Amino acid sequence: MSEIRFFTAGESHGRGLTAIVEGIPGGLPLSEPQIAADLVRRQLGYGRGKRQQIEQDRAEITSGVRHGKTIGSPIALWIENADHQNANWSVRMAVEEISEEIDPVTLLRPGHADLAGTQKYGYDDVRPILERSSARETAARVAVGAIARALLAEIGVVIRSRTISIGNVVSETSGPIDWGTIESSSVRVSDGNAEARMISAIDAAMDDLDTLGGVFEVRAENVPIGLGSHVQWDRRLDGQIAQALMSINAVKGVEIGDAFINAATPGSEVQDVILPESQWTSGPWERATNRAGGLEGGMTNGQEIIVRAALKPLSTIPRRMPTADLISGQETTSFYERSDACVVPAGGVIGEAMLAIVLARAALQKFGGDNLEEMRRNCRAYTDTVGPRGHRE
Ligand code: EPS
Repeated sequence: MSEIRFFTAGESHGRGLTAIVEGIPGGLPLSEPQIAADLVRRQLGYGRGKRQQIEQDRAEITSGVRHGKTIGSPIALWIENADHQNANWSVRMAVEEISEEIDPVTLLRPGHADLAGTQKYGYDDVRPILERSSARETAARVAVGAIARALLAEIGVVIRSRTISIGNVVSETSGPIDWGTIESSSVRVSDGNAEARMISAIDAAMDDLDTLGGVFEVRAENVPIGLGSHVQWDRRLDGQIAQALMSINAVKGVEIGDAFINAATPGSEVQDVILPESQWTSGPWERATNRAGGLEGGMTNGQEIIVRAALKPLSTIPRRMPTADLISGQETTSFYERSDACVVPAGGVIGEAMLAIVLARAALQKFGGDNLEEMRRNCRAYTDTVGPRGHRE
């Protein structure tokens, strides 16, 4: 059975990031510019720090693609960290032993991996922990996500994201979604009023040496009915999606559909009524609403997938915060090198990548196929069977 798996490697100020993706069928058109387009989107967003002016992320494909198409073998990607050449990082993050003394980081940052990581791995220096726990790693995930997105596009699935809120500023979300405006907005909203207020809120946080979190939403359109399964806990697709979104640095909450509103509403008002065939406008099995966010019983139900994630305000706070020293245990103030003030817009792009990876894996589990044509054929054959069971010949 084909199974999509991937790994990433790389430290924030090391030489670069590596990703290996296995299980992508052969015959899928894939190019470096295609992947670069998503990498650029991840680097955008109002509130990003100086690091994004240094990096111009581009993934080099070093294996698994021949003459513009995947060949079914593992795809290896390499993204260089331009910053590695600056500020002595090539010495501070050198692979080989070095003779000079480097000051260890010992001022623990609350909210980060610093404390638990140094205890768990046995270090007197936070550096080896913070370098890998950094959200720099998400560049590699977005590169992998671009491949998953390309595969899903072959069966018609489209994945997009938008910002719902930044700090306490909430965007207007009713009515049809203007994706074009969202793509050109520096905070990924179509509501101009909310955009201006979000930018002001980020400016105010920066002036105040503070950071802001928020909520982003990811949607997948045209997803076949029946991806995932109800039969075993770890095959439930809602659980897999929640895990994938929650694994994004600083994400602390995930919601599918209107989960939190639904929790406070009677069942009779929450159900997505299944419409009779006479009322279908575009295909089999339409609903009156989509409060479930496209997932029921751990499976896609043919409706749009809607998932939201809450990002905590970044824990690397420019203002010195009270903390304790790793070595002495004595009171001190936290360590600050440089960071972003707000990453909610980038979070949406990373969320797209994680949703794409989970859906591509589930699609391949359902349809199989070692080459693209086989997968597409199996998908078409299955899709033809979906509809009122009594209509089958
Ligand atoms: C990060 C801290 C910042 C971010 C980084 C994530 O890096 P630096 O310390 O070099 O300024 O910019 O994110 C990226 C480099 C990126 O490409 O997203 C952290 O501590 O998580």
